[in-house]
Amino acid sequence: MSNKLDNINTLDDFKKLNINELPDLATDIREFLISNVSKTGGHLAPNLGVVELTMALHYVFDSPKDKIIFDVGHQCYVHKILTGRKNKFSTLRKMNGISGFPKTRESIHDIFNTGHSSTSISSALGIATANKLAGKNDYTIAVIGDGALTGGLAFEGLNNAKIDDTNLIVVLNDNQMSISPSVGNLSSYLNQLRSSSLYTSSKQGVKKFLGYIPFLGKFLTTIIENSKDTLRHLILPNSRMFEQFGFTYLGPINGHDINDLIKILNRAKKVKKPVLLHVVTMKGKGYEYAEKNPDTFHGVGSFDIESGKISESSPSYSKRFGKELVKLAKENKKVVAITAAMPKRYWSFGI
Ligand SMILES: Cc1ncc(C[n+]2csc(CCOP(=O)(O)OP(=O)(O)O)c2C)c(N)n1
Repeated sequence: MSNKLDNINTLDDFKKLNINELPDLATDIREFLISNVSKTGGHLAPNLGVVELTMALHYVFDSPKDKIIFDVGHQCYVHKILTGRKNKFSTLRKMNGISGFPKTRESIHDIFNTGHSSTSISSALGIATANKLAGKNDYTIAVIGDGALTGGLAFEGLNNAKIDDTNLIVVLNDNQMSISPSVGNLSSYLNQLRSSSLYTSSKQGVKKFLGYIPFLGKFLTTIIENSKDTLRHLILPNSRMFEQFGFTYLGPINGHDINDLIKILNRAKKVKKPVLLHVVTMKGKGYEYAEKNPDTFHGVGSFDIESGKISESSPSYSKRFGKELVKLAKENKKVVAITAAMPKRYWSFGI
């Protein structure tokens, strides 16, 4: 069986593909990720979740003229594969090898050195504003997870983004997971938005019904199309939060349907103000063990592909830190710990 990824060495190679070739390439990229990360270790589950999304972004936008910033940056592997670094993946996270995060020194397609979470919206806003001042129409895209969106700095970006004529697109990669499952008010809010598939299906249902009515049906369908925002607010009043921050909210959309992603990104391009595109993905998509245990396979050492068994490694910093903290907490009831979205990493040792 031919492997489409074999022929993709540069972004140009990728962009020459026909849209109907993309789903097969997505399958090949997943196989490549699983095979490589099983040997080198790395952030597997986050990358498996953004295969179609990253492909769609590079298909629709023109990097590095348009700038794609990955929040935290641990989900940049597909971006690295598509931007000429496929053949370096055996060196991932090794001395003198490619980094597991975007690095400006590594590629002109890596825009911002990340690692610290929640910085993408502010940095993208800075670039988009500079573009606007320079009279450029280039796009700036921040890809941020629902986990990273809970970090305070993300709200600094949202707080300042109310600028018209700015080609800023925030893609919210909502997989309902941080490292551990997402918690808190924002998570509940996104839950409500996600359940708006009810909105999509009811709108489609109404359109289908109207389609059966001669003449008048077509007219009414057009009205519904044009009033989609009004309809959305009637059915989903909560989708207003991002809009009150000055964004046009698009979504929620299935982040594994590459055709729909391409369509909606092209639509986002036409909006003359900041856009928040809500994309729903599955962390670990395509590798059964990572789908079942996205937390364990968030960042993982080498593992056996068939059994999903992870190799024994020396205890990580998080593991040592967690153990010590649990010990202290057992001795002193006044010890209270707060974690940035990763309780299992720290607390699963000894309690
Ligand atoms: C300031 C800071 N706090 C905590 C972390 C640890 N951390 C790494 S990834 C991540 C969140 C991951 O969740 P999400 O953004 O939803 O991405 P996903 O992995 O689910 O795709 C966190 C909190 C960090 N990198 N930086």
